[in-house]
Amino acid sequence: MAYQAYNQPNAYNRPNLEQIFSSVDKDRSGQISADELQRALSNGTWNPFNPETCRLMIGMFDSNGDGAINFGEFQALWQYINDWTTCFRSFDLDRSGNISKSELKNALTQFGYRLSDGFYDILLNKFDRSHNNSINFDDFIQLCVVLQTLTASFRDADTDRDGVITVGYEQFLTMIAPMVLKERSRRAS
Ligand SMILES: [Ca+2]
Ligand SMILES: [Ca+2]
Ligand SMILES: [Ca+2]
Repeated sequence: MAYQAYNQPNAYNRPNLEQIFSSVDKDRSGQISADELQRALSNGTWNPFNPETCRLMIGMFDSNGDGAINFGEFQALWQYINDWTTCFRSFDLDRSGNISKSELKNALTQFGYRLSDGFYDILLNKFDRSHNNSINFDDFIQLCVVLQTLTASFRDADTDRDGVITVGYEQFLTMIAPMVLKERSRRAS
């Protein structure tokens, strides 16, 4: 059982993860919903974790498409969140707990993006939900995932790699759909 496994010292942290999973699964349904994930995560402020970031992450790790995260899916999701935590801390050079414009420039440049100063202002304006001219952890994940997804769609369309694409209206909607469509209605379980 989980409790016994927890006492075994070298079991790849898996028992620990089971404990985390059950503490996040407040209603004991065996699945983690977007609400449960949101309540479990902290962005370093007293404000709730960005619900859009939760929705994006659940969409990424909900392999069986039932709209929630089971334990198997949770292992990958938890690793992903931990990786973002490490990444966020490494780019928060002044240890303020959030990412300033210059820290964001440094981060995205290291990720391989080449963006103008004006575009960083747009990003900051769009993703700074707390309106303190910097990006919190949850908003940082959202920003990076949105940028990554849109960049991937752009690259797919930019077949001749000249950095310019011509898109029709429906193709454009298809490209941005993953960013704007709400969580699929949950299938009856
Ligand atoms: Ca649950
Ligand atoms: Ca699932
Ligand atoms: Ca900072």
